Amino acid sequence: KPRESDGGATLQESRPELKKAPRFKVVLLNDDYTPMEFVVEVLEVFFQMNREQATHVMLTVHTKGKAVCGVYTRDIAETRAAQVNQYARDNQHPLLCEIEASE
Ligand code: NFA
Repeated sequence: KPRESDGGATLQESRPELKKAPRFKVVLLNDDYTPMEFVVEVLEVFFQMNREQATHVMLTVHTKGKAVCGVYTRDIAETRAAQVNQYARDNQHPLLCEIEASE
């Protein structure tokens, strides 16, 4: 079955082609100042991670420079990243999230 849209010209098309919504990664970036405990709290509150998962992701960001916190549709990824960045600013921490196209 062809995967690419061709305006309906493909005769072998057997099922309607349902386009999957593009996905976006929410990536958390390391910095030298945000307390580790604050990052763990952010991951628990905004990404529904338990303490163990949140600690693991936090340490990955700390040692590797960045890590993916989750993969979502564009609207949800943008909202999550904006919420994290605002919460960090509100608490005077330089912590930053960005989004990145996935797949
Ligand atoms: N690198 C920060 C520190 O040593 C901790 C941190 C981890 C910051 C993950 C941002 C993201 N306090």
